[in-house]
Amino acid sequence: MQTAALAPQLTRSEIDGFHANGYAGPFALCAPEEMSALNARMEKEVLPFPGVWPEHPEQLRHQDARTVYDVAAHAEIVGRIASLWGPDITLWRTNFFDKPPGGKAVPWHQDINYWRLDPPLNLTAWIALDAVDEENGCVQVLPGSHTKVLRHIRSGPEMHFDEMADPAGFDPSKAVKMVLRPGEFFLFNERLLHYSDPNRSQRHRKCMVARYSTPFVKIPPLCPGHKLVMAGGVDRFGFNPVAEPPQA
Ligand SMILES: O=C(O)CCC(=O)C(=O)O
Repeated sequence: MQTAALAPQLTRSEIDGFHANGYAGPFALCAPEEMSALNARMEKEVLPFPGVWPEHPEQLRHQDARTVYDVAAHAEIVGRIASLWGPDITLWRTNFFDKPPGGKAVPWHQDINYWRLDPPLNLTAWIALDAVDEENGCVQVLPGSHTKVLRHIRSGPEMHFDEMADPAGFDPSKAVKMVLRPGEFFLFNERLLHYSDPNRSQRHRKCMVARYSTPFVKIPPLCPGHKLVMAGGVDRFGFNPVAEPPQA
């Protein structure tokens, strides 16, 4: 793996674009064949077994599975985050979303509606494990929507989440569809409005999402064994429990 000093950075115009739009990318983390091989490995060696949150084996696996940590702490991601925030980066959550054929839509929402980070500062890397396109329900983002805090209301049973952004508060007509090859990812912040259609294909639409913050942000634990792992740099604050990366 590359060291942080050699890690890819965002260019000046990508940084400006991130601040104006609330997201950056897509970028390539690795070649499609390499991601397909990593995906097969995680399906066989990680996901069938419980991690630190036994009710949710698809969550927080960066704490116990080196393959998951290595993808989330990859220099292609961490280098770009460091060019926005500097080197000290916490990895506080990972999650696998498998949207099978017929899988539901995810409603328009801002992630920070569901979390209690203090202060509210998060970057998510949405990493494609499968080829992701309009047919199997790629994520759509609404550029610039991160500048407003939107009211969230209850959503219907046809949706994957039970709260959604109030449709009266935004116009989704300028949404951008994030069509990705396996191994590509994009970054977005805690207030960017995003959505995904139902999976109308016969293919799975699998991704891994990794959530990052910085050590001065306090993060309430999701379960008794939940700890953060540094994705880069050092924790100078001690506000959160921090674990070492899992053994290789
Ligand atoms: O994968 C999706 O369709 C939605 C993902 C999402 O909402 C998120 O990562 O915050």
